[in-house]
Amino acid sequence: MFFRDDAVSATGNGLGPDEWWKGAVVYQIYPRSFKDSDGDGFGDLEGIRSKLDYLKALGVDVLWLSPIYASPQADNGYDIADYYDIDPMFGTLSDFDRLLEGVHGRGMRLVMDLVVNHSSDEHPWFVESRSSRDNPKRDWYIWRDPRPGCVGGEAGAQPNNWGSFFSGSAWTWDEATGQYYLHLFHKKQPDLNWENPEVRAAVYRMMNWWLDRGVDGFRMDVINLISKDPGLPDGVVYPGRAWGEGFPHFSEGPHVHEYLAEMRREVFDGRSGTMTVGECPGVRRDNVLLFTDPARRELDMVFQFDHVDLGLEAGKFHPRPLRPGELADCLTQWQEAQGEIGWNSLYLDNHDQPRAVSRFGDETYRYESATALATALHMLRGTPYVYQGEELGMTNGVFHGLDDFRDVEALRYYHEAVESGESPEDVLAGMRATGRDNGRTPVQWDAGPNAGFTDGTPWIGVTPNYTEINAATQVGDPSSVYAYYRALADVRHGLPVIAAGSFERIVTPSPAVFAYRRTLDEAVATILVNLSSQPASLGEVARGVSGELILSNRDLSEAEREAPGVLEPWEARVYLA
Ligand code: ISL
Repeated sequence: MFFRDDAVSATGNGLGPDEWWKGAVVYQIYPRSFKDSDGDGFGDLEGIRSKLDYLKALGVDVLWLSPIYASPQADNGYDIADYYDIDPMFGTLSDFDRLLEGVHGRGMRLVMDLVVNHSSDEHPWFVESRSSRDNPKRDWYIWRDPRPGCVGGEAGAQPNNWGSFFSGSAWTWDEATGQYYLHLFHKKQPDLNWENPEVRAAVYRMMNWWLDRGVDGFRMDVINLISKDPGLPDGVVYPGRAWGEGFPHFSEGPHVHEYLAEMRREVFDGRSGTMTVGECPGVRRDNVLLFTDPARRELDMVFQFDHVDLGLEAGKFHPRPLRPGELADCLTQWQEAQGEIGWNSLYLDNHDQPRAVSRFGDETYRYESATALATALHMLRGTPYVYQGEELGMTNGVFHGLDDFRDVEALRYYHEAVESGESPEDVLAGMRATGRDNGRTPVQWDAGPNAGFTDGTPWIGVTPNYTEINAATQVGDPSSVYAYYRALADVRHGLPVIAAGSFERIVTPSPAVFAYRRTLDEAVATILVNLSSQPASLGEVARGVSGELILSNRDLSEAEREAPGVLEPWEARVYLA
């Protein structure tokens, strides 16, 4: 690595207090896989607290915790049974308060996951709702009669043909009350009825309770799905698919913007220092400013999915290799869509994705590709998100057979696909490539037993490469992926042009090169990254690069610091004029 830390100002990036999140680096923690303190094989809040100095030293500003609420864990906590309590596997509310104190004490902030498109079927609201048709909470969820002329519970009787994200129908028959309820995800995740003002008021009350307790904001799970087309019409059935595509009927539905504006008024008005990020799978680029235009006061930013869904046209578990330039083109389109008005969330890894270095990079160039991808992403306009272990260049997990997988989505898919005639080996190959468990293996802390994650038996297998890839060997090593992420955070904190400048793509002769310029007043930063394992030509572009090299993932001699005609495999450079 080459880093001119003296080029980065200690006086900050010039953003005002209301825009602090534009200059921040967010770190996502998936608590069950982060660090176990009590030997039960699951990570917990005390484990997180024991690593706060590590996180502070990495230079992150915000911790986002995937759900830690009381939950039967049908979808690892994205199925909440009590929004006001911590699941015992993670600790208690006092542990939470202590963690929050530790986070704030180090000058960091903490953001909670907010999962309110659905609750758990074990939430008292749903228990009441399903208890009888005239229960006052019946209308808190989405109940419907069988299709006219059909007998409930029989094939084809579902109120419409929507498929669940986790295979099978999106409807489950309730024998006791003779109706179906809607669940876009697992049947243990019934969808809340946002049309009901009591539901919305209950959600806002709960959000206010957490903010009053001291949390700094929310990452909102599938928030673009909360408003369904009231007619609940059938979706198109694509060839080879068992169920209809309900997506156009519940993504960005008729009232979603109204609800988010209401949430802003009821929860965030009168508070300062908060941040919100809405997870919006499938959100359309042309519409994104409806969510992120600050004048509309809905969300600070959203997670879009286009770049992580590249190559998945044939289905999530049937990926095709990406073409050179596809990732860069997609990221560019989103930079342009948000323009100077909206704001991007920048991420490659999270708990639902395979590891970026395995998917977009090249494990044989692990350091180079991890740092090249990170440079390409972190120098863009937007707020960068680092997912636990990404800062170490962690790779996909190793899953020998079905028993090694844990994820409800993959397991349900396996059974559906095998029953419909796909070969088990092909299905497993798809799960190894794109399954969500890849990102959920324990954080590799050291080369000791279980990678230092737990003294017990980890809930999911540790990736065997932990003996070489782990935090203990990387912290303190200036040539590590970790050190490079630390430098990227310094750049964002200390260079106004990176925090706030405009974006402009630079065209090069090689599609594998992602080159762009960030500009703010007189300052210009030029970012050059080769996103491939072959040398790539910059052509004439090299001659036009002005300023001095301030960061590179290579250790360059003085003579090598001029912009070169050709970038080495996965080479990344940042120039500042
Ligand atoms: O991972 C996905 C499919 O392969 C996505 O469709 C994912 O389900 C979608 O992005 C929504 O994700 C969020 O909500 C889900 C939960 O399982 C995910 O972990 C969460 O990130 C339901 O709450």
